[in-house]
Amino acid sequence: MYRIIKPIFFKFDPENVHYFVVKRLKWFNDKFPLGKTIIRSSFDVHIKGLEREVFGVKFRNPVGLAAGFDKNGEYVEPLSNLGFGFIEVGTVTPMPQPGNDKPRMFRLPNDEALINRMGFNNKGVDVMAERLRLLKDKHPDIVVGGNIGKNKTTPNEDAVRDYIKCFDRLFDVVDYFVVNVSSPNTPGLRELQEKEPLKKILNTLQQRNLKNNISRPILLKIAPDLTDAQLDDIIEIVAETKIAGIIATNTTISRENLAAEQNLKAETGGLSGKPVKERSTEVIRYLSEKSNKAFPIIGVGGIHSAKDAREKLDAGASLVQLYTGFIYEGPGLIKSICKELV
Ligand code: FMN
Repeated sequence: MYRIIKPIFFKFDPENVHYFVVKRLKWFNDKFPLGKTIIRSSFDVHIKGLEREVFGVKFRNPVGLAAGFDKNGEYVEPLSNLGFGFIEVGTVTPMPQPGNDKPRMFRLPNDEALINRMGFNNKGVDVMAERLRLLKDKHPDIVVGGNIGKNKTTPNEDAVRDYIKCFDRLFDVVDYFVVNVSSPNTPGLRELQEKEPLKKILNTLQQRNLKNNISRPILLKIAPDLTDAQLDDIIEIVAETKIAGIIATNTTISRENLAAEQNLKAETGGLSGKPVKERSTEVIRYLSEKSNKAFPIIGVGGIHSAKDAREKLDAGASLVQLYTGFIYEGPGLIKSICKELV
């Protein structure tokens, strides 16, 4: 079915199609008689033996939706009904911001890839917190990750304040946090991946974690473009700050080995999908082997098939996430990965 619809979707602007589809999915799920039942019976995964507990959180299956798809936490329930074992919302910032000028998302069909320079377009953390509170009242069992970032206008010296604001506001309504310092689309953000600023952010959030009776696992999402020396620093930082794990990886700024035309390749932004698969798996393997499996890793980047997911898990990931593969292969991909994993 998706094979028939996809060529029609691919005729239109990717960002417009995205909102067209998720809005209809939500309407069908919430308003159409038996809509929820139809979605669940067509896509949801009812396979035993896929449950796992990672960093203290119970997941019904290990296939999650990566950050950036549901920036404001508006579509969590319908997306969960498609079979995802967990949904990561955001990146959210303290204040709402429009993101970069459009067009800012591009398809590279010959490479089964996307380039995006969205720039953390979102409605702000207050709106997200309220949405997730309503969701969690109704569906406490849906595992939600809160991916947090800083506003474009916040200088890096004050970035820690933005992360604290998002952390405090979302604390009661998410199951885990992701500190995003790896998006290429907020100027200067990736400089926060350096040792000192990163330790400051993570230590500050961990201290707040300890103040509460219950704590939330905090993960760090890293870029695939880090050098081995920088990955060694990351391993040290995880040990020092005692955060719960790593998400590897975000999009890449590399444009190596692409089949796309020159004008598409030249678009600035983060590249995702098949071209990032090998490097992302390499990063997972490096972190896992070098640290002696000291912390859990969520593997993301170029998963377009059950085999790709298996490779990430074999390299050392405990869970996987999809974004671009979901666009190219459709929602059936979730179940096909789960079937293979069992
Ligand atoms: N990652 C984030 O941490 N925060 C974001 O806001 C975010 N926005 C994204 C928007 C788009 C359009 C895409 C394609 C990716 C975005 N990502 C974001 C990165 C994805 O979560 C994922 O790490 C990356 O795309 C690699 O996985 P994939 O090859 O399965 O897409």
